[in-house]
Amino acid sequence: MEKYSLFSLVKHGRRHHETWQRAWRDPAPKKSYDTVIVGGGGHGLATAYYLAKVHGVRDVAVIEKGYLGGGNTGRNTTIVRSNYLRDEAAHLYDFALKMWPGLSQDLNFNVMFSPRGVMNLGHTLHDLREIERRVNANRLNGIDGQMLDTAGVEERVPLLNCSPDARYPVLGASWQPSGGVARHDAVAWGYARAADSQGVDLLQQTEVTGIRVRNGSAEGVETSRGFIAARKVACVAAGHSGVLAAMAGLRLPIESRPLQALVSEPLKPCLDTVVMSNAVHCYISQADKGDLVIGAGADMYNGYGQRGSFSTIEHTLQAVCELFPSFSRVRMNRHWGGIVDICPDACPIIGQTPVEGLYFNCGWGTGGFKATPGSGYVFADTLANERPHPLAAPFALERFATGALVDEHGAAGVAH
Ligand code: FAD
Ligand code: PYC
Repeated sequence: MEKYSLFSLVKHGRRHHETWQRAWRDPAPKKSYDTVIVGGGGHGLATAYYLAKVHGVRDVAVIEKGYLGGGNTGRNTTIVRSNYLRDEAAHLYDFALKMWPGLSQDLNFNVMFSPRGVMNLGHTLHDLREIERRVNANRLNGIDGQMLDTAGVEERVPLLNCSPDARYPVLGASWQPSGGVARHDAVAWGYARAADSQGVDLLQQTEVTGIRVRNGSAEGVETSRGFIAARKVACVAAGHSGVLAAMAGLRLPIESRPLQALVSEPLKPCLDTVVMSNAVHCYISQADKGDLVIGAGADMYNGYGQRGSFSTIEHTLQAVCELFPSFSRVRMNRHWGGIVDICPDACPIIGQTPVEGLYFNCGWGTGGFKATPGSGYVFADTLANERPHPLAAPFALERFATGALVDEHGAAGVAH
């Protein structure tokens, strides 16, 4: 039997690492592309992948100022569900949800989608009426919503404090069994590798500093590596969407706010579903490696710092302790913030702008991770065919002029 000393382990490990294949190329930017996508988060990468794979548009660059998935994609709490109230939103999010089970196969990359169910707790009669209305609307749309009473909640989540003496007693919940969680980094990496293998150029550490517009048409983008011409410019920059729009002389109805999350030290398996509470306000699940993954409400001020205020996470941790008294001794390992792009109706903006050839896909706010595959798919279709995909049509920018808003504040799941 071969003996391994520490020295040989390190040597073999190093050699193995040196022979690893790069997951994607690191190309020099070309002078021009058919389409440039600004933003290398999940939505931008998914858009590039479906443009190439479904529509054969391969002359595409994804331009990312940092590293792929380093924005909200790699900072979110990974909750996936489709239990939205309005038909327009429910159809879009459910289209996305139905893509998750096949995504690892499609990308040949394990995105660790785990449909472990999502529970939204009700603590007052008003909560319950609102939840019941949403469950009924979901069922009319073919979405697997169910109502649970307190006993049903307690049976599924034994650690939850379901005592009638709790400050906000659990009176019931909605339950979507097909919802769950996925591995956020893997989603970015999977789409990146798959897009690269279709010929898409992924340009990291490349910041878009301007959008060149002439006679009302976009001609390309100024970047930290020079001008890149493009027939179409597609901005998928989440919290920086307003900044990019301003480069083209546009103003979007978007506020950029910090949203924070935390992970605890690893625990033995103790929570096998996702629990969300709007009233007490926290959302929590357990990652496969044992950490509790906990999310807060959006901070109350606008900002571009990827961090938030301590009072917000303090409030969230109070809520966790109130709902799960046994977690009160768990130590938190890390916390961070992302910059979310919130629209007045808590719904995205997908489609063309008044500048010819300039498109935006943004405004997903606190809830866009779950939509990543569907968002990329419908936006690629919109770009390739130069008309809105039917599922994207209700989310055009014009709705803020016509007043046809799709109010999803109730289903957004996060206070803001
Ligand atoms: P991002 O991943 O943010 O990608 C945008 C990219 O654009 C960034 O990488 C950025 O660097 C780049 N960029 C910006 N400006 C420029 C420029 N000038 N030039 C080049 N590149 C630029 N959603 C859910 O569905 N479920 C959840 O549980 C959930 N939890 C969340 C928890 C937190 C703490 C946060 C912050 C968000 C959460 N979300 C959740 C929301 C979700 O993360 C986002 O809606 C989604 O990830 C947005 O993806 P994206 O690809 O559009 O944006
Ligand atoms: O949209 O489900 C969601 C969500 C949970 C946490 C943040 N967003």
